[in-house]
Amino acid sequence: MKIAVLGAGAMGSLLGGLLAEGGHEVTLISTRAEHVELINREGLFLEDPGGGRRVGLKACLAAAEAGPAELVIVAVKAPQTREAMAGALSLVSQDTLVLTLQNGLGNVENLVEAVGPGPVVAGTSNCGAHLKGPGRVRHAGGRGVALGELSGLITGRLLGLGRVFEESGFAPVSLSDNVLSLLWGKLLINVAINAVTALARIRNGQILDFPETAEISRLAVLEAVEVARRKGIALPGDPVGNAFEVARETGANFSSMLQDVARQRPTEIDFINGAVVREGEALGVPTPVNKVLAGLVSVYQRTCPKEI
Ligand code: KPL
Repeated sequence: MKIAVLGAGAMGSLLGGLLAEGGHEVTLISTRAEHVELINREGLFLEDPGGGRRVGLKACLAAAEAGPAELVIVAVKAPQTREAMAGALSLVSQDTLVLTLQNGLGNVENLVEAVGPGPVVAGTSNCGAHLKGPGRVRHAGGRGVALGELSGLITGRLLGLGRVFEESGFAPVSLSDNVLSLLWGKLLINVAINAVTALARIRNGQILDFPETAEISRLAVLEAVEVARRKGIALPGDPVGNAFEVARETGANFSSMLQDVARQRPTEIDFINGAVVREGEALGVPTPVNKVLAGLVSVYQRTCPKEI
């Protein structure tokens, strides 16, 4: 399958590399010239706890160079979705699927605005990834993907998309008939982990080592659960336990938000804890813990010293 990955940060590079290893014709679209140049010259260096290997795939700086794809995976950070997709319409033809595997709320709406609702499919992934430098990505654990149509139908194209991931070694691959539950389920994990790890400058697993961070995470998740409940969104049985389980599973990983603040890049805070605050305000549900986390990260992303 001809696949374009829009955004070749840690997650986009990892997804592209794994799908290329699965035999697909993958092009990464990135704004980082050095990353693009190295990948085209030497391949993507993909490392995991078992070692490292080079994966052959293409990369380019402009979507126009790639031509239309059968599948576009949107992997830019949430604040860039609207602009990135608007500049990449040449990737989309009549039969293209546009899949968001991004964190946070609002990505589907931004993609629908750019390409209409027809091509858009949403999903989540539990892959942990870390961009080690130009042309180098580390797979820090997790290989699961969950996918859903906005309509909630299990369509032929959704089944086909599931097979693409399955045959490339992703597991478990699940299909959902309730995309809002899927996205909110992942949101709760990011609410628990991302801002707390970015502010305390700790790895995901360390949240559980300190009673203070564990308690802040727990309270932030419970606020988001109440907002979801008021919106009528079904959630997993034990949201706090579930989020803590992911923190354990990705224990050695630096969350994407910690990676962002440490590189002085804008974070996804407005699409994660900030989104919970906005949704809570609209419904009259108090979200003080998320408000504090969102406010602190909003400032910290501009002031944090570089490097982790
Ligand atoms: O999605 C993630 C992120 O860092 O953005 C988790 C699941 C927390 C893994 O690090």
